[in-house]
Amino acid sequence: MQAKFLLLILGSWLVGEAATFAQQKPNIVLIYADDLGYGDISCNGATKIRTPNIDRIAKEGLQFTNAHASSSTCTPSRFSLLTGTYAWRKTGTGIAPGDAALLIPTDHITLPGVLQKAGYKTGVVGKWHLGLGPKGGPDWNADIKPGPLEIGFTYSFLLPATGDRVPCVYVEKHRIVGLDPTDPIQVSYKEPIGNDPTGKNHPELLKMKYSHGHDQTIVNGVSRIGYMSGGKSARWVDEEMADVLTGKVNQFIEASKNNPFFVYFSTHDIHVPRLPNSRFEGKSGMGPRGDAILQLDWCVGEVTKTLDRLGLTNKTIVIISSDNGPVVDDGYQDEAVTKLNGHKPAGPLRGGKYSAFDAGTRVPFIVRWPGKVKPGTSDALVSQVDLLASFAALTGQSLDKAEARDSFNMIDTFLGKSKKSREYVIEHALNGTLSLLQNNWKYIEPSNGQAFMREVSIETGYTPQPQLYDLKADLGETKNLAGQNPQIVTKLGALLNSVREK
Ligand code: NG6
Ligand code: CA
Repeated sequence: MQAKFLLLILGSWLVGEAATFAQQKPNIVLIYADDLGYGDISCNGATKIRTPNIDRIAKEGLQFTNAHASSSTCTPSRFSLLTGTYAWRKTGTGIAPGDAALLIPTDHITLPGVLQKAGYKTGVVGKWHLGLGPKGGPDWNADIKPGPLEIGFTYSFLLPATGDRVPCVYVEKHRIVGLDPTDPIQVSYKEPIGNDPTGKNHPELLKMKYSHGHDQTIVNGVSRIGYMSGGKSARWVDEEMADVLTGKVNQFIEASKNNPFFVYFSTHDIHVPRLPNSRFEGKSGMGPRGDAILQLDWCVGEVTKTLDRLGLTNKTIVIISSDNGPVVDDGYQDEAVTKLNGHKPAGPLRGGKYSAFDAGTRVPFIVRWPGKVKPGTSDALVSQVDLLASFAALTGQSLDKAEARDSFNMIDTFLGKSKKSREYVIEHALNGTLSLLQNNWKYIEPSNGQAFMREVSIETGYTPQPQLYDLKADLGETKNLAGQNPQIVTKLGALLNSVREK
């Protein structure tokens, strides 16, 4: 009897908590950097570079030390973030070419869709890299859809793929910005198109040379992946990109200030090609990669200022994270290697972008909600795939089990009310290798990929034997303990398989 009574009280308290949250409907600003490593920001221990604006958010918020993107590359991480479903369940969700069709089915539950249902205005600004248009890819000269507006966003301003992939134009809602209809755009990832020079044939025209790949159509003095012709008046200027994107985010916030809003600010920084605005040129002493980190930090500062100016700071959850770990030379001769100056982009972690080692997915993750989230640090094991279910819960929505099936409600952990870890976290590497983290253990399944990616100088963590690391004692994954702990290897391997087959 007594227990039942207690349960009732507890139940109504929980409903009350959820109701308070739901009533408040905090704004959500998700600043998702590109290729920003765990060690690339000063609040995570970087000493060769200072990121005061990101540090401010960290100081006022909760800083996670064991938070993971779902993959060590962009497209699958973003697919998982927006759908609450692991990208590796669906074929064709690896790094997407710039003319890929929309990868997220329009009937799939999505993070913006959930928030839209809760009454939010939902905007995405920046790098998309999840494909656009129907099967076969979009018609760039007409309405470009389906895209973000068909999967839950009410506003979009995009780089269709990445900074280093054509087409090098912005797409606002369904249309290319500034496109002259008499100069239509054509895009091909198969063969040269039109008469534009390529980096391969005209290296003398380049202001930044490529180191590997990236030798196709030249736009703004930089050769890219893929061929494009036309659309001259619509082509972006890389050096203006951070200003353009930040301006759009601030406009969206300003226009949505009387609603709850969600904005997914998907920065181009610090992906290649790294061509920050001249304001940042030479300022880090680390070449364009360091200067791009300063530019990213500036973007964070500008958004923060807008929230302050509009009196929205206390009503807004700000999250800062990254889609995958760091890479130094990712295909351009931008002095990133020669001017690294002892900086460790991955901090104490092994590997980097593309790899199965932890630097591939363990990324900066900061949550600020003044008055609601107690400042500090959290060592809880968390994954970005859980944001969907967690924000559904925060806004008082229940999900069907089959929807967003890999997304767990971890809202209490994200908001620092609990230190509880996720039961396990799965990491996905470039060649499809999966790893599983549970408690202090990390299991990397056997695979046959190359152990070292020479061009980018990254250890992948691929080996034909299973690997097991005790991350508590050995964060740098140096001692494979699989031989000594066969039962743990079997147990984690079986858990990984059961999730894979779910
Ligand atoms: C690779 C590109 C790299 C980067 C990456 C995607 C080459 C040689 N390398 O294929 O520069 O664009 O794809 O990065 O082309 S991500 O962050 O979008 O996943
Ligand atoms: Ca990336």
